[in-house]
Amino acid sequence: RASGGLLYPHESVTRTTREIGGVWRFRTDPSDIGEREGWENGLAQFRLIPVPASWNEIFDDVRNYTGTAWYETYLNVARSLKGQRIVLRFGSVQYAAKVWLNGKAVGGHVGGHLPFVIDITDAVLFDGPNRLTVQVENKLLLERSPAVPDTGRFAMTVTHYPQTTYDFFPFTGIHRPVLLCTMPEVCVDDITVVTTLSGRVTIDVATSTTWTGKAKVSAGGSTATIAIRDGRGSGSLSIANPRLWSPEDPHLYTLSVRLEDPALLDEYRMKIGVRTVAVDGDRLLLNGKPVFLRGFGKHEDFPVHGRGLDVASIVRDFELMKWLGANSFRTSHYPYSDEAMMLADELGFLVIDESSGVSLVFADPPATIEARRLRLEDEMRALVSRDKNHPCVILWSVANEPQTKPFNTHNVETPGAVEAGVRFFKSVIGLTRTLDPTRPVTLVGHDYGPDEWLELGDVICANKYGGWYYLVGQLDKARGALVGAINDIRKRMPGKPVIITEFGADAVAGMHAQPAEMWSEEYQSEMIEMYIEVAKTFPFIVGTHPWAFADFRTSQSVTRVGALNHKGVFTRDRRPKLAAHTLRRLWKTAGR
Ligand code: BDP
Repeated sequence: RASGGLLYPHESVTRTTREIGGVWRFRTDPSDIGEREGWENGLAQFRLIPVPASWNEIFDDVRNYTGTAWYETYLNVARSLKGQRIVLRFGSVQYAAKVWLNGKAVGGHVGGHLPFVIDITDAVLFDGPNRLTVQVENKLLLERSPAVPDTGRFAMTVTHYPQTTYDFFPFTGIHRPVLLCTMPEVCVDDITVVTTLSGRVTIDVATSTTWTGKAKVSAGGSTATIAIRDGRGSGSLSIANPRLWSPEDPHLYTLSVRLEDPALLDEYRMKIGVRTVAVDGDRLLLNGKPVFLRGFGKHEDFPVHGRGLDVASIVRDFELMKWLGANSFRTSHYPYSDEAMMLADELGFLVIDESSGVSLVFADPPATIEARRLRLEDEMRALVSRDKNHPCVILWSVANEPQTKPFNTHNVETPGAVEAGVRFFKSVIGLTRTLDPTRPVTLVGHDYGPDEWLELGDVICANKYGGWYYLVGQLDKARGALVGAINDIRKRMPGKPVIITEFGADAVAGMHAQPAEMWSEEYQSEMIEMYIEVAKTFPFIVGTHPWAFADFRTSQSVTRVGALNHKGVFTRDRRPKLAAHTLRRLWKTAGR
């Protein structure tokens, strides 16, 4: 059976989906003895843990623990489902998972933030409870993405704990729903939809087996038949006078794909939007018209849940972004949940869809860099496969702030690193363009070393921290530096649109200063307003995303008060700071 597709397992007349999260058993395994001792045959000792959630904010003794731990639960599968294909779909396990059913190894996965599917058809018992065991580990290793070396070659800023190369907490656990799904043996495995402004919808279908037959497709009152040969087929239908998807009118159509033999074998239904996205010279076009991105870099980070899915928080965040007049966000610094992406479609947010390639450095041995490239390319394959049909996704981001200069953050020379980095991203971006020729691709940089770095992406995304990490406390000078930096990018790489993907200042909610000084709400608000006003004067800037939407958990360090990054315009519990009101004034009135 093929299961290359990562289609969300929506229910239909031929499919069932049941969430099996809740309260599971949990045991840490710091010395990695579990497999030797056969813990997959039942956890002798355990405590109870919620699924989904990060363990770090639930139990005090594992606050900073990212090593191995085991999860266990019991589930029944109704006898009426015998003969169906039965799979488990994990929305995200951070970082590596091994899975057993009734003590039998059924699969595993490496890489957080994206779903994986495990076929358990042949391991399921229909006459009693099934024991499901999941081993999880998030060891912070060099060849992973994000990579986490602690070698002195790269550190986020100063000493921090836990040691990471990035500025967010390395939350660990089963982070998104675990779904028990059933579907017919011959079923739709993957669908790729491409739309045009005239309402033409091209549909590629792949089936789970090398099946030959007919697929009936329908959307927006139009139908067509697609011939499937050896498990693959393509066709199209036309929606008359389509209502185009946009932030102002995020209209969605339901696409239905039915495999018929001639009796119905399988039906898969999903929502699609009719829209186009393109880069034309230095403009970003949605439905053929220039669009400006107002929004944020964010995090999946909520009190108590950690990085565990909390749908209420997602809806609340989107509500607050609407309140501000935002129309966009970036999934910094890793792919967000299926649930967030589906809601972004429904509510009309323009999403920069980012991989987990954050803070990648290129001073490592070639074999390590190569392993990391293969990992990131696998991730891009999975990300594009999962998100290609979301109208909300308008731009792929393959990385955030890689090393682009021939020295590291400790100012130590790293010969060959620039060339290695450019080679790395030529490959990753090239692959992404092949995987999805319908969307532009970018990588987000805080500086751009040699010009080859600016050539890589279709859109230039730049993070700027003048007034915070340099020119500290001097917004007037930071304004000059910003204008200079924008002019420099323009001079070196004319003709590409630019998005300022990060800028901001930490502000501890409730701290005030007159005149505005660092850490006060006034300073943060004035800085954000200054950046937005400067950006407005450059027509080729097509978006401004203040960093960040809300305060978020980080490692402990002398720069992160309360183990939080305080650059949120909302607090971690989503209360507005002064900057939120400023943004609302700017975005609601000027639209930029
Ligand atoms: C940027 C990073 C972001 C950090 C931010 C900061 O892209 O992840 O949180 O700096 O330091 O460089 O606040």
